[in-house]
Amino acid sequence: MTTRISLLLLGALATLGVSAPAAATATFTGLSGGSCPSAGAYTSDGYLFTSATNHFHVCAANQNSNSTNGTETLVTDTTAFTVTKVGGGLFDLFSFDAAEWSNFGAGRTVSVLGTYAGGATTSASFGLDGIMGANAFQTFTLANSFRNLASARFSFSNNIAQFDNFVTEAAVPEPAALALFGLGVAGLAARRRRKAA
Ligand SMILES: [Ca+2]
Ligand SMILES: [Ca+2]
Repeated sequence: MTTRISLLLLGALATLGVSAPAAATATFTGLSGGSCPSAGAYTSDGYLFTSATNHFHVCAANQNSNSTNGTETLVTDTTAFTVTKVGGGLFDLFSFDAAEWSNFGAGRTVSVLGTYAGGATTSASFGLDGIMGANAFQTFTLANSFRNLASARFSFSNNIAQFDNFVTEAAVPEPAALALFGLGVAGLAARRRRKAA
């Protein structure tokens, strides 16, 4: 009986999608179109990247003469851009890759401003290392405060930077809702045990 109840619980959780949150990475694959087109916005892997101006590019690896990670990357020569989920909704931001486009040296920073649904914000800054070429990209990891965001705004010192591999994960149900669900299943199990006795 206990085994059956456990299987029931696992099945119910799987149905709710609790056991396997949908992780996603925005890679900009397939967006270069054979050149570095300039646009105001790009959609990659369920996320919308919006430029403050019309100077936003996705470039193939062989078009990034200064820095490359061997794939298509987002190149921006505007001052900031914003990330939101396509169709709206909250999202988590775990990490992203960034690199210099031109050899402006070390000491440049990338700042990230996360905005929650209620309008409150969280922020972080990361330093670019000044290394160009095949090892140009660094992976920057965001703190737990960058979860359940409505949007994230990226800005940077100096005017050209490259980005790639924004790692996100869909928001999971609230712990309180899960606890209530667990209590319900436990109650069902207890009732079954009483019937069986
Ligand atoms: Ca890529
Ligand atoms: Ca670098």
